This record gives sequence, structure tokens and C-alpha cells, in this order.
Amino acid sequence: MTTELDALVIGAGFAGMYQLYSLRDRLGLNVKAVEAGAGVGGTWYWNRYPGARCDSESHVYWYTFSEELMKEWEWSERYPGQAEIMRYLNFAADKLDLKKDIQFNTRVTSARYDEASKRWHVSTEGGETFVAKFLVTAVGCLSTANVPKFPGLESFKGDWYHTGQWPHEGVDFTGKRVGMIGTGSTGIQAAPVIAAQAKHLTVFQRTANYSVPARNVPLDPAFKQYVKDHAREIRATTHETLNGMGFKIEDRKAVDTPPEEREKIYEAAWERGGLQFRASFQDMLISKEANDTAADFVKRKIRSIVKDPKTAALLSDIDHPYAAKRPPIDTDYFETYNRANVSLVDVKSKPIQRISETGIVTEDAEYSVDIIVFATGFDAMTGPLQRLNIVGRGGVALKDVWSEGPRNYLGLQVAGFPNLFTVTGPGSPSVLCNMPVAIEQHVDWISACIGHMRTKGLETIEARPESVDKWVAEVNELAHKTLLPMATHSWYLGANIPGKPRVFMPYAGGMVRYRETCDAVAAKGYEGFALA
Ligand code: NA7
Repeated sequence: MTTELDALVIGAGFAGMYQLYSLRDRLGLNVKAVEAGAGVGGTWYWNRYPGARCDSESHVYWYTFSEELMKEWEWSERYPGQAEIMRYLNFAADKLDLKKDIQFNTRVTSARYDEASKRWHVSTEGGETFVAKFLVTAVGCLSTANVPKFPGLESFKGDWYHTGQWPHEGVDFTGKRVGMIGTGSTGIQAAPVIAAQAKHLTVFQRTANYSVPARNVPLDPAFKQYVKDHAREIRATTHETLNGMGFKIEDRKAVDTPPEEREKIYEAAWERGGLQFRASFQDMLISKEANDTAADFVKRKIRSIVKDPKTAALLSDIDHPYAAKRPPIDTDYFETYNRANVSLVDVKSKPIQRISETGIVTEDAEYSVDIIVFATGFDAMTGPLQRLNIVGRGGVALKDVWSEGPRNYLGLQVAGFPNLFTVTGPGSPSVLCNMPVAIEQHVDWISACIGHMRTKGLETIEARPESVDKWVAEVNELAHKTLLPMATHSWYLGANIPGKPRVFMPYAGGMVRYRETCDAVAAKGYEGFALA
């Protein structure tokens, strides 16, 4: 079956839903979205692991393009849990009447640009074809699960799961010995919840990680009312802050603050909890000396919480600056190691070698487990795009154009791939920003661009190769003005996937500057793009 459209959107998470709404209801396009899952939700549809919760506070983790939506929805907790986010996205999808234009259970297998007709031909696993003038990918940054290729996994007699492909019916850990590999944001959220149920939890840690308490609480009625009354101001704040959050980064510098005062500031931030910890000082991510003060504070906290000195030493032996990798926030993560049924295994000094029929084998021991949980992250940012098998003008594949790392203009368009837009693509703030804010900015820009083309009777838009060269250089330069590339094993750099080129992928110049750049490009008639 072939369906002809003005535009096809791939994905029905936060990004795809808003893109569908914008193109359909604001521009009046004939548009559909296709989605691999059986429902809306994207990342939150797949990541149902125990403890899955957003690290952005609920009053900034939603759509803000509609005051009506903001006033009608009420979050129940400081940080929204996975189930509540799913309820929210279903509420939004129903309210905007989106589901009738989303084809679920539909996985895209390839997308090819046909030069003669100037149309994208998109094929699905079910054998369907969509032919569309515009193709917008809204596939998320963290949707391609990374299961390390440990030999022997197929022989494992127990059950194993990746956190990003969690069974909808849940997993019962009662009476089970569980081995969990990975201590990123996911493992840090999951460990306390699994430990509370399992007979024993063994955590396999390769890189020790910082974490700050989230201090999640139910929201009181006064705050809920405040959010309703200040919807507009909340949106404005998220547009003014570096990372699209609801809090501002303090002006003061850690290096200029006397140690005693600095300690009090960190202590207060630790008590308040959340990602705001990194906003304590403006120099935290640009000066190693400043960062060391934060790193030292968190390491001392870890050692004060964890009672067993050997475990405490392993957990606090952190080799990268604070927040150079995505900083997790947690509920009782370090406290979990004080439970009698939890143990930590260092797989940095003694790496995992294989999986046996009965468990996980490291260089010096075998750990028998009934269930393995892979909290091993994702082929981030480029992975979700590459698995679409996109082929542009002249039969050139995206995988070849990006063989040495992602190359695009504004994180939005790739040279040689006309009328293809990538929402929160590499080279845009995306994962360094509160995602819904980054998503709304991209969708608004893309929609305005398509609207402009229609008004002017233009057929195609394509990033110019020289704009791509400049943009790639700028993204790289901005990253290297920060400490972010110092976490040499982070997924920001693609370093978690063996063989993946090491290029710092997100735009580190902040959302405000990025928004201004995109607006200026549009105002100058889409400078740097070729329009025909
Ligand atoms: P992350 O942050 O990529 O964490 C994955 C974890 O898994 C991390 O601790 C890895 O250690 C570990 N890992 C990966 N491969 C292996 C192997 N082969 N052996 C041992 N350990 C391994 O993914 P998350 O799902 O936690 O978080 C992703 C994002 O989702 C998060 O940042 C938020 O933005 C939301 P490593 O550090 O590579 O040594």
C-alpha cells in the first residue's frame, strides 16, 4: 500500500506529537505520523523499568505551546514518574485529537529521496510505502538500546532485559538474584527499587558516577495552583535559561567563593536536591578548579552515606568532572548499598568477559543470577537516525555521510538530504536542554520554515555544504570551551558504543544562544540553506 502525503513524521513521543499537530492544525498539511510502539510516548513508552522517572521537574516537563493544556493538566509529584508522563502524553494526544493520524505498530525500515519527483519514499516493516514531500524525524535521542555484545548471552538460562525495552507487564523480582549492569541515570534510578524487591541485587559498575538526591515529593495544592496561575511566566523562564530549565544558573563563581561559604551553598543545594545542584556556580562546567570543588563535595557525601568503606571507595572513585557526563539524580541510590541484599562489583579493573548459563563472568569470578538487567544505555543521538536507513540525493546514505560523526546544519538538516528535518538531531542542544523546550523550539522552527516555503511556492530546502562545515566546527568549538569532553567515555561523545566515532554531539552553547541563531537564520531568509 502506498500513501501520499505532504509530510510524514516518524515517531509519536513529545516531538512527533507536537510536529504532527503543528503541521496538521496550524499549516493545514496532509500529514501522518508513524510510530513503532503501540501507543504514544516515545522514550517513555519504552523505558518502563522500575524507578523510571524524569529528572526535569514536572512543571517544566510538558508542552508549553498551549496555555489551555498547561491549565488543564495537573502533575502530582515534583518529578513526573514514567506512568504519569504516559498519562500526560495520552491526555495531550486525545485533547489535540492526534491519534487518528498516528499509525502505531509501524517501524520504518528505510527512507529514500527520489530526485525526479522530489519526494521521500519511506518503507515500513509491514511493507507499506509513504510518499511525502517533507520528512521529519522525531525519533528521540535515546531510543536505540545498547546491549553490549557479551559472548554467551544466548546461552543464559535466566531472563534478561534492557531497561529501554522493558516488558509492559513488568518484571517480578521477588525471591530472585538480580545482576544489573550499568550505573548511569537509569541504573541509579532502578537499583533502589529492584533491591527493595529482589532477594539479592549485584550491581556491576564500570565507571563510578556522581548523583545528587532528587528529593522527590508529592506537590502540594498551593504549588499546583501556582503553576496554573503562572503558566506564561513558567514558559518564559524556560526560554531564558541556558538549559531550558525552570531555574537560573547562579552568577557567582566557585573559585571566588570562600571555602566555608561554598560548602554551605553546596549543602543547601544537596538538601534542595535535583539538577539545580549544577546551577550553584556559573563556572562549574568551564573551570576544572571550580568543578573540583563540586566533585569533592559529592564524593565526600558518598563516603558519608555508604557504610562499607570498600564499597564507598569504589562508588566515589569517579574519574571525570561533575556533570561532564549526564549527571543523575536519585532516590536513595547510595543508601541502597547499605542494604544486606545489595553488593557492588567493580568491572573496570576486572571487566565482564562473558555471560554463562547461570550468570555473569568477570575476569576473576562468576556471579550466579536469575535475572540480568542491562542498564547499559543507548546508541545515543545518531543511533535512532541511522537505523532508519536514510538515503539522500545521488543514492548517498546517511551512514556514509556521517561515518566520521554527525554533520549537519543547526542540528536540523543534512546537506544532500532535501526536505528532511531532524527534531533534536545531533548538533542541537537536545539532551543538554530540558527536552520539551528543545523539542518545541525545533518543531516551531521547522513548521515556520515549511510555512514559509508554501507561502513562497518553494519546493525544496537543503543545508548548504559550507554551512554544515561551519556548524560542525562551531559545535565542536563550543563543546571544547566546557569541561564536557573531559568525560571521555560518555555517550555525548559516542564513546559508549565500540567503534562509534568520538565526536561531541550535542550543541553546548546553551538554548538561548541556539534559539537566537536559528531565529536569525530564518529572519535572513533561511541563510545557509539552498531553497528552490
Ligand atoms: P548511560 O548513561 O549510557 O549508562 C550506561 C551504563 O552502562 C554506564 O554505567 C556504562 O558504563 C555501563 N555500561 C555500558 N556498557 C557496558 C559494558 N560493556 N560493561 C559494563 N558496563 C557497561 O545510560 P542510561 O540509560 O543510564 O542513561 C541514558 C540517559 O537517559 C541519561 O543520561 C538521561 O539523559 C536519560 P560506562 O560509563 O560506559 O563505563
